[in-house]
Amino acid sequence: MFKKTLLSVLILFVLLSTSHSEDGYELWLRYKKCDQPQLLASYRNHFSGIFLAGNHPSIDAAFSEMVHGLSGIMDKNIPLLKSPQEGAILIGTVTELFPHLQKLSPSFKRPVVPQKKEGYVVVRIPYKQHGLTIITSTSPVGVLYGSFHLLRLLQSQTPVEKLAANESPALDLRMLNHWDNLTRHVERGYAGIALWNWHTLPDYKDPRYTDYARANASLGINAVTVTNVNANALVLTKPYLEKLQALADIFRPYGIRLFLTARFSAPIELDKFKTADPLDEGVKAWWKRKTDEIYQYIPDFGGFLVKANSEGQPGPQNYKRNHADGANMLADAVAPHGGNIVWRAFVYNPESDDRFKQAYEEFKPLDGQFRNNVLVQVKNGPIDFQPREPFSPLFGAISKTPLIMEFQITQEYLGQATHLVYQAPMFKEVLNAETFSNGKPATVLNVIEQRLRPDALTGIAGVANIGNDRNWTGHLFGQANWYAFGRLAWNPNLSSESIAEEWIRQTFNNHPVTVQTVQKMMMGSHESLVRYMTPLGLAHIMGNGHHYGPLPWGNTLGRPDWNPVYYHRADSFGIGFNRTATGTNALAQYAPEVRKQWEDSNSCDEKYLLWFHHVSWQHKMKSGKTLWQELTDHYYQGVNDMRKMKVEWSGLVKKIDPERFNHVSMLLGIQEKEAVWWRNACLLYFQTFSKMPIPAHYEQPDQTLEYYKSLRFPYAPGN
Ligand code: GCV
Repeated sequence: MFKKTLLSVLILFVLLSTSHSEDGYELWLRYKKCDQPQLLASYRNHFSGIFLAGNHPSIDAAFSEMVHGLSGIMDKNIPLLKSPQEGAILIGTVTELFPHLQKLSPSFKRPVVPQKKEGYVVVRIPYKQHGLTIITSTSPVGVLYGSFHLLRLLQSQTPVEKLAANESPALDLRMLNHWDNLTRHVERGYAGIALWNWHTLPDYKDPRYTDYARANASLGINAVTVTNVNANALVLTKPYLEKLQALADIFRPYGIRLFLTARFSAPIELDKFKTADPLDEGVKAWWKRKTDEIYQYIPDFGGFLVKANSEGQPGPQNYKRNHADGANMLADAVAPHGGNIVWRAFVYNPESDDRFKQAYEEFKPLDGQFRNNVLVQVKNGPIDFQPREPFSPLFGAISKTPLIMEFQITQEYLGQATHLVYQAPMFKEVLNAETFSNGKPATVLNVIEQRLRPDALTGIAGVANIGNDRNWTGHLFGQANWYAFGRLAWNPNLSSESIAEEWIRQTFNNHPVTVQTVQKMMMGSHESLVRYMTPLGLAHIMGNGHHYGPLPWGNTLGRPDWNPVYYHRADSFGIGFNRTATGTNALAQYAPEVRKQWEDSNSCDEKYLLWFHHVSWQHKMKSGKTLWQELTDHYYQGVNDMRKMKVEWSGLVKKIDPERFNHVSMLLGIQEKEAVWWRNACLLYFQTFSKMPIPAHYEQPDQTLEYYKSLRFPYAPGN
């Protein structure tokens, strides 16, 4: 009896200890055994071991990833070879690898590698029966990236003869911004608390930090800020620098450089200065000393990311100086070390007549006044990461300062971590938008890709959606947004479809039904969310503070531009914000060609209609319907889309492991309920102005407007 119990306890223990395998922790790096017998046999034939040329922490990281990946995919041990032989995978920088190739055969040519340091090639070359696989680059980190590329191809069941790559990143800085506080609370974070355990760092190096770095490196993400832009000066003090040093040391082999968020008033808070005036000599000297100190801990420190004079953060304007004065002072401090300043353009103050215009008004006059090592980071749209925004006019207006794109991966305004929303189509919509910068055709992507000076960087940043939840992102599909951001940062020309497909194959499986079904769900998901939250160019109508759920009636906050009613301007005539010449004229911030597309309410792309026009409820839409009908249809279609998505997912019950299948099913249930909530609350409220009916053939709201208005969520996450 005792033996039996012991046996069942043991079995349970084994089950429990292996039951983490499909909880999402492994992200897209699962390396499961190839389930196609012929392909598996071919992989086993062609890959007999790994030969390492050279010795570098990034090459070691590449090796351990290859061993982990290949042994999983091929379900066999992969030896480290003492010398290359047929079937070997050779990894190393081209300088170190080539002599070994020549030893095998003097007829082998030196592999041609991309010039860019992080670029790489993966090539198969004939040699005896099973050939050789070469992963090489000019740099060790390029070799690591190439190794991840090969593993991606294998996880996606690519035949051996198609294993090839020749890649270089489009942008230099591919950066994640974590909005993580030193308390471990993550601002706008919906996936647990911060990954960084400041209390146990630097001595306890959680293996998870390495897994985080692996995931980033697999995408080519090469820079991170680990603290919130609403910054705490303490992070610049010795105890925290020691903790940061530990993180930077873990990240370095993975090609990731650490940046820090800097609180502008740090000299006052840390060293009792009377001022933080950027033109004050003492202040300048303080930042130089502080910067020198940081570089002692982190020799490859990237620089500072700064939010200044925005939402209560201190900045140069506190001393009647401008953003350039502030950024340049910090730029001078990091310049001797090769560092950069990333200065955010997310600013707004209540004096302007339209929040839309404020970043442009403050930054356009400063174009040309920033030091060479300053990059200005601009949010994708003029307001604040709304479900859909037109591109920020700064992208077409700034021509002498390098601009970095800022996307928000964490879903502050996109249903937080309970809605399935694949963001790649949204990112690409912005990157592909035409700016007519300097009067010439140029997309937003062209603007950020342009290298303004030989030493200037280009870049893109994403506000991270990562926390310490076992699956990293709260919603399993949040992983797809981390993935898509990284892949687009590397190659913005990849299609949303192909990125989704890559992610699905690696995250779930290669079954065509899985790939097609999930890809379809993902591709439609952003547009569906726009329909049930903010169709036809509505924006910023969510709950106060936590930004959870609809609150289009919101009108109680101290500043007008914090209130939803400021944004939608619904009245008995109609709805929308007039930003044409008869309104705030924000449209004048765009190039004439762009303005022309949007300035006439009859020809304006309807997805931006209410961003730029206050139109009557009877306004005739392109479909021939009235605006009210069209608005109603969009809200209803958004809910229908969600219901379809649920049905599609339920069809995968046999294709996806139960743990992840159920996780997503339950979240889709929440998403459907919340889509109905958004639809009903918004339509009932807007109806108080339009006085028009919700067509009788639609299911009618089952709650009153008063009910929706009475809902409170004091502890909604991420606030
Ligand atoms: C970090 C929005 C968010 C804030 C965030 C801010 C920013 O306003 O709600 O939480 O603060 O953007 O980007 O700085």
